[in-house]
Amino acid sequence: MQIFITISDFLINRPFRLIGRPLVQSQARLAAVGGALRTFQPMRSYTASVSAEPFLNGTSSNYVEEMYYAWLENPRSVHKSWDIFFRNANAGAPPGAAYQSPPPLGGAALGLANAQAMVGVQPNVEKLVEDHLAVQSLVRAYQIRGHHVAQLDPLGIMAAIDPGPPPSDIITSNDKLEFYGLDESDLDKVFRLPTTTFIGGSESTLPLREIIQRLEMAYCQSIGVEFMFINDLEQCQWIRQKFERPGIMQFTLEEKRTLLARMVRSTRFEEFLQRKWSSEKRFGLEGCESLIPALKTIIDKSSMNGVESIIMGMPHRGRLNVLANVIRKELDQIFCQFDSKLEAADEGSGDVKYHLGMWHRRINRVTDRNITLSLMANPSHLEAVDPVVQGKTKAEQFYCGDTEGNRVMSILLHGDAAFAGQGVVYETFHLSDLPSYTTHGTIHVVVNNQIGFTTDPRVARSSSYPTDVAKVVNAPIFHVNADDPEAVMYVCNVAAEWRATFHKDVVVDLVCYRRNGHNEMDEPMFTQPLMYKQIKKQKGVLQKYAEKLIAEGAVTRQEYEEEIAKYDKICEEAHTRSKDEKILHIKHWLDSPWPVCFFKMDGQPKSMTSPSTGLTEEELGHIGHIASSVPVEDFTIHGGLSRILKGRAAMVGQRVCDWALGEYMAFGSLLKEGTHIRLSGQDVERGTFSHRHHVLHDQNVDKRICIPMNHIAPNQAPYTVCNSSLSEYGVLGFELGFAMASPNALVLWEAQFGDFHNTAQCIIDQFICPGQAKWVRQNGIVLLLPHGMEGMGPEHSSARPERFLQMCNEDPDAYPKFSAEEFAVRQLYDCNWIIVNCSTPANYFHVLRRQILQPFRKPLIVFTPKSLLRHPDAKSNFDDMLTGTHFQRLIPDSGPVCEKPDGVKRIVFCTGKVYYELTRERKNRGMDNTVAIARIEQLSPFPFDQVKVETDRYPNADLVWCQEEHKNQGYYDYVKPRLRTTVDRTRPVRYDQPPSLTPAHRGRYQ
Ligand SMILES: Cc1ncc(C[n+]2csc(CCOP(=O)(O)OP(=O)(O)O)c2C)c(N)n1
Ligand SMILES: [Mg+2]
Repeated sequence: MQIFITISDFLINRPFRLIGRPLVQSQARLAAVGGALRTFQPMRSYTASVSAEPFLNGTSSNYVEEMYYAWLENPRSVHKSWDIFFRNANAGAPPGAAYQSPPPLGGAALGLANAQAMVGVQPNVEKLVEDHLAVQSLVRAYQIRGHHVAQLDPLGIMAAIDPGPPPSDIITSNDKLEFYGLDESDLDKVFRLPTTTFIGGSESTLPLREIIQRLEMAYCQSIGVEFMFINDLEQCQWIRQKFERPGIMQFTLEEKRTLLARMVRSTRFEEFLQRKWSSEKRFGLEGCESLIPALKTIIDKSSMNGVESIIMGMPHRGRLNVLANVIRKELDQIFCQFDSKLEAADEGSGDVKYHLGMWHRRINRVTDRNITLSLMANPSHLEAVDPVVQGKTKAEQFYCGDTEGNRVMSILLHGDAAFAGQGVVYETFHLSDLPSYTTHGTIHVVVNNQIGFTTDPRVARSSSYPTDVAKVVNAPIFHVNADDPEAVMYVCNVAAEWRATFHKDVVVDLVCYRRNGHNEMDEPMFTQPLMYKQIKKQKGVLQKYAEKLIAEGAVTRQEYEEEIAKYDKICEEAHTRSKDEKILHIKHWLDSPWPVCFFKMDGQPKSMTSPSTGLTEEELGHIGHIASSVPVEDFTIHGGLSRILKGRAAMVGQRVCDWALGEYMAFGSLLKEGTHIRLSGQDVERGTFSHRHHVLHDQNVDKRICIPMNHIAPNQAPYTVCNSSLSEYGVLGFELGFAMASPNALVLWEAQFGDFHNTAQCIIDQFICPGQAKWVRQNGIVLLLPHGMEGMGPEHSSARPERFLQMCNEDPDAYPKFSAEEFAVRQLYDCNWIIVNCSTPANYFHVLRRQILQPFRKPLIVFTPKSLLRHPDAKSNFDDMLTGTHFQRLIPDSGPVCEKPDGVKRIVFCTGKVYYELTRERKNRGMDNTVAIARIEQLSPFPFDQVKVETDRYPNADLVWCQEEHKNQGYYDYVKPRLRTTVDRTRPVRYDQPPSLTPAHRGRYQ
């Protein structure tokens, strides 16, 4: 048996038993550095106590360890005294005997000057070790806390970004040397550099004075690097060498001139808007003009690394500038947005100019490669767009087979206050490394103007920086003074390289200021008087940078002025052109255009018919077979699951489906027809109610799974089913973004219980409900929301149908004027979303298939059942799913009432599972001939035409609505006016449940 010990064990003399043969030096090094655990095979028996060799204590062991490795590689690289010590120790010298006083200095082993500098004439090894340790700690202190003293704030009011005194272990003045037990006399001593720093460049030793100076250069100038929390050595080393190597911040003349030209565009764009529309809100970028070169640098570098498509999300600040100077939206199109008299050409309510999206493919001038840039439209709700951008990015990666994120990537921009305050930022970060949600690294750029509207950071967040949230995923954070454009460019280059190398998130924190108020109309002196006094004195960054370049001869003043005049002229000409625009086209602001083959050339649907959603007997049988089998060899499933699959097989034999099988039929057939399906949400793979089982787990082999749905047909589309993180806001936003990328995918998000959807309310209210009206963009996302009062308490009962219904755009008082043939499809086309509560598996099957087979896309909200999943009556016959059948918006009563409709006293309208309770009760009371029950399966758009057929069929019946929810909840308020409209208000509609504060419940809470 071999015992593996760490080098520290060896050096701090913990007794151990030696077995095995010594490694050659390079092997030992490899074993130590490359392995996950720094272990090596012991080389000698050594049981000395610390007291025998007191310099080998716990604190010095790291340092000695480093020295030991260096010695292994090259015995001459360490001081002679250490060389002798390691030789003796390796040769088996007893405790206390390995150490010998170093030989007299001046020999060939070391240069005299160096040697004297290191140990003095009378060397004191203990002091030597301590000093070297001190230097190592010093290096580490700069790496960990150098950012706290970096010159990050252009205003010099640093307290706003990072309150608190500078750390005491950073050498801001010589008196701090004392902290390390060093003094000024040590400044010229030469120290060996630890392998965890790159400040030496090609040197392995440096005088202390130089070490401090280089650390100051690396960590305490315009860039503050936060990375030492990252738990991966290779990544830390990568960052260290990016920021520590001497001479890193060198730019060519051409790079400097390009940077200046970009600064000119960024600055003069805002100035132009200010001149022309001085009283318009535009949320200008003034104070953070270097955002534009920052983004362009990231894009250039990423394009160089092979990225072809970049999806961006950003808030209000600087958005128009980004559209103009990064995405390159035509300037006249931007300027005409300021003309309040222009009428919108497209249907919908539109949105303010600083929310609109954009999509543009162009040649990247630096790399000469094609690149597609899109900026997603977003609501005012800060950060809400973050997960949506990620979902869209994931979808684009998925559809182009970019499994590593080499071709498609995302950039997210943030404000400092929102980044720190909004929880969805955290939820989005937590998706970043999950297999079904990762986009393989996002570059985050924070416009950190040290204020949020009128609120100072000290009262807006508890963390030092607004970016601390990124630490949860080990993303490095590069703080940079935005008034130093070259430093900005440098960190952006590093950020893009980081993403290309490690495929992980990274944050660039542009520390800047906001020259104006929150918007151009706001007075900031009311609330931040001192800050704004300072801002008024502040020279613009363009002017500062231009003066620097002129002074160093990189450009002449004349060239600079010509650059300005050239861009001003471009703006003026575009402004003149914009006056010719007669009409606003919201369609020009689409962020995710769909393939033209989905629409006609004019953007209209190809047809206005919904084909049959049924399947052949053979297809049903085949999918049913897959659903009830394990389509791979030697795969052991759980015994309980075997029973479930047997049950499914029996149902298929009897030509019936339960809920899960109905869903299987819909998914399986769409996949076979080439539609990608993605089902995501908490525990969706098995299903919260253990009914679905789309992923089978081998009971004997860890992580071995089987997804039968991917075994339907050879050329089928892929099925993605993924348990999500425990997030609603983030995950629903993500799926919405995924659904945006293509019309040919069925993307479903399932809430664990419908009740929990409200933590994603913003995505529902701001994107799903009004998305098409605001941004002329269709989306076919499906929400599955388990709903029903089944004794599980007030938070496991209601998906709050009343809220979804209240947000429908349909007029309850107007009977739609569509022809009978087109009624259903026209209604669907006009609505903002579709809401259904199916009572049968067949109808659920049809509505899922209709979602793809209809010629346009609308969000679909499905209130899904819990008790019906296993209800013996809630089964559908294959006959209801065969070719020619379709979704039934209303299921009329087909019982005895049909024979004598005149004798029917009451017609009860209902929806969902309550139907089964009603029929049972009707039977118990012997009312099968006098009470008709009609199920409204599609609540929105309301099936006025079919309801009318029912009310006409039973002319003598009174109208009753029945639901299990209390009167102020559920469907009543929505259905009642529509029923009244249908009967032209000739008959009243009754419902007798009282209102209630919480969702109603039955039985005991569990
Ligand atoms: C979710 C949300 N809450 C509140 C607001 C109102 N609001 C708009 S901008 C703003 C301040 C944002 O500050 P910051 O994120 O630092 O961006 P800045 O305006 O400074 O660029 C607030 C509170 C909002 N738009 N969204
Ligand atoms: Mg801010």
